[in-house]
Amino acid sequence: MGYDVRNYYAGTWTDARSGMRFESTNPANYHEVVASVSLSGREDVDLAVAAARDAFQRWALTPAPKRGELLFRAAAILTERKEGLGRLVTREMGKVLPEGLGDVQEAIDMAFYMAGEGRRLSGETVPSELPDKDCKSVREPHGVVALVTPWNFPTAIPAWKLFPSLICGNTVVLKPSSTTPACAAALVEALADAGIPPGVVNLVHGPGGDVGEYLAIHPDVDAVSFTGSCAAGERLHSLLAGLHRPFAAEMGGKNAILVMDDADLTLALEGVLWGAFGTSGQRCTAASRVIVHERIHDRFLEMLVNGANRLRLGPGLNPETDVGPVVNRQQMDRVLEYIRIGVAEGATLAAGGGRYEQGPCADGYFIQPTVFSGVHTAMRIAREEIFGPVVCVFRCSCLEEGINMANSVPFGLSSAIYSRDVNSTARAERDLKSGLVYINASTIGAEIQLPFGGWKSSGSGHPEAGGKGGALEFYSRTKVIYRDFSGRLQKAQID
Ligand code: UN1
Repeated sequence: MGYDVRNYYAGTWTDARSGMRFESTNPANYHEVVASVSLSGREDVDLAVAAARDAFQRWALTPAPKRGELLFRAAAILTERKEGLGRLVTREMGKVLPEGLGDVQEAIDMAFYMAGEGRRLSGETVPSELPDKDCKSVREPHGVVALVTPWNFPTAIPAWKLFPSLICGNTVVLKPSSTTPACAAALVEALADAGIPPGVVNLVHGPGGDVGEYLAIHPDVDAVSFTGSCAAGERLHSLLAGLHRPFAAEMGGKNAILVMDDADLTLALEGVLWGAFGTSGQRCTAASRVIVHERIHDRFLEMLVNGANRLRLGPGLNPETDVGPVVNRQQMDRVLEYIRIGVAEGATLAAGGGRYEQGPCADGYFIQPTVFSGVHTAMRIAREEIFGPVVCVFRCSCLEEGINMANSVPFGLSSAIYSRDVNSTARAERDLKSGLVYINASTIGAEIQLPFGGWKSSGSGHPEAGGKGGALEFYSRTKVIYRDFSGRLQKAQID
């Protein structure tokens, strides 16, 4: 028996109205049930949204530093529970334990950061063009915010959305991926234990296609934040058209690493292996393309193939494991299908290429770290997000060609360059068309104190996380206040 995971609204853990349940299982061993979960329907969403609406006014009027104190408490509780939560992330999602702990650490970082924002949340004060008049802007919450989150960062991504929403004074309904419901519930439990008032945070479990969509278009929801696949994001976008509510979407990536002929190849290799096969390639920032200068192409490819073949597949709780499973059968089938597509398109399978079922991997969804070489930019495997442990290697003849190849896909989340030449890295920094650019580091591992957001098809242009232009912009709206204390009619632009 796994965890008993229920919905949470109005401060109470509650079974779904239907009384029905579903299970989450361990991707490293699908016989192991991690949680039995309430299967919600529309009436559960109605109840959660109503609870959030009831709580809104009071929460919005609670001074932001006081809201921050509750978030500080939640951050401290998450810190105390980090080890257990990290293990839960590994069991339910599959990533190796150091990454499970990192997932939780990212949630903790976000909680502390946003808690501190409770004492900033600044607007502007500027001079008026008229005497005896002042002008300022303030931030106000939207109201009830719907948060729809994926399974690949099952505590970090809900935290990216929950903490800024809450510090801005919104109340929320979270609909986490039905693949990782226990992780989301543990995060909400930390908030509840920190003393967040009833109704401020609400949680419903169920499939995105039904429960998530119904929540997003619910008439009493004021803003929607989504992270997930492009297909789901685009569908939500079309459903929301005409509803005039702010919609933030973080979607796919097809991130490239450029390896120039003057790079430290050992360092570049580590970065490519980490970016391509960390989290089994299931990050939207994963390195799925490596564009290598022709002068070192063959040497680097050989290093990469050897490196990929050396990685040890296994359950994420096993300390020897380098690469865990992919999250479920559907993802496994999808990734294996892309590998077949790559072969059919004429790319060369240089490493991996299949499911792995040896020893402790027999009952899990394991895919060998896979390297394709001889990939051309027009191939599907070169353009579409695979979201698994598959990396495509390309050849370029110079920096400019490499940058053009990196920019040639519809996505623009993250990119990286390995080079020792300061001019090359400066050009790449300027010319790569993506929301994140890494110099002599892999495409993954963004920190929470700067915005995180994709360009082009990777996102709606509302970055997550901290810093100028980050999440606080989305989770609050600006009100401008002009106060005239002259006691007479003054006409801007005219007097
Ligand atoms: C994601 O890939 O969905 O930058 C999020 C990173 C992590 C977050 C990734 N901090 O790789």
